[in-house]
Amino acid sequence: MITRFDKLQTELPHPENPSPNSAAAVQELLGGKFGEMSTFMNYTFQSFNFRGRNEMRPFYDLIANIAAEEFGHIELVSYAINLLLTGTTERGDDPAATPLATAADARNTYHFLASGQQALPMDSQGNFWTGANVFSSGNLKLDLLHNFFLECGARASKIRVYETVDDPTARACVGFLLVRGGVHIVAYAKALEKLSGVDVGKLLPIPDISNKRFPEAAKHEARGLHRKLYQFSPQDYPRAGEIWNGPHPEDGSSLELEIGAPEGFDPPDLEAEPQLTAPVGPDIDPEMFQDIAARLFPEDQKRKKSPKRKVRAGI
Ligand code: MN3
Repeated sequence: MITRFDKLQTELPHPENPSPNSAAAVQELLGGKFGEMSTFMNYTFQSFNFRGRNEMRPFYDLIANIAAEEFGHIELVSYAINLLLTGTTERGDDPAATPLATAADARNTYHFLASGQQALPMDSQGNFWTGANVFSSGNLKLDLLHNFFLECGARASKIRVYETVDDPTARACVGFLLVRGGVHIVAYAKALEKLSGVDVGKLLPIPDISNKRFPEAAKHEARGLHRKLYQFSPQDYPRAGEIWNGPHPEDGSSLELEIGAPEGFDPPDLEAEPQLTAPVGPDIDPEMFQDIAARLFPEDQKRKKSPKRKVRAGI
């Protein structure tokens, strides 16, 4: 079972320059082959499918905890995309004013034509995410090797998006994810080392550039976020700490398992976009709703007139 908090794992500023094309680039980190939907669903299925759990419990606990964290990464990237799309069209409810003109030149027209200026489960080219991105072989060493490769590929995508988009919203998101993805790379390297004795950490970093070169990542590393693995439960999945321990392979700092989810930050409120008929608040005409209800449910209206009518909960 999963419990949910109405928080984001890091704080996202409102954009300086909302841009549909920046939002399209960030989509790669959501629904790309190496995006957060892929990491989330890979570890989720691997944890559901895990056989021999009692003998291999620390590995099961590690994968399960990381899967839970990835849910929050999907949420975070979605908010970054939504913020970058907010206000990118002409606000108003006059369709004759061509309020969606921006969409004609946007790289991803689905953001406007198939949704309400929203994040979608697709990559930067508009290809929908697919379950074919999930690898769950049943062989633990192979799955861990895959996860290590997946996280390194994800890191390459993050760096490229960072190099493409300079908006502070996108960079705050990418900087944070570089640090947390870095934790998952080290976690899978440690797990492989535990299984095989091979010092996989010697390969790092992949790609060959330190997180410390990215200011939005370096600030999180300065407060030790690259050393922490979260146990996303007050009591379950504790044996991940049997893998997540010892020195960090890049800077030698000591790794620690933190019990419970991170505190998080309030998610930003997304303003209404009336040109897309987004909800615009409690300005409701009760007579209009009664009129619509009378036409949709004439039988109900007849019963309403009867004094013997029993009270019904809702329509
Ligand atoms: Mn992630």
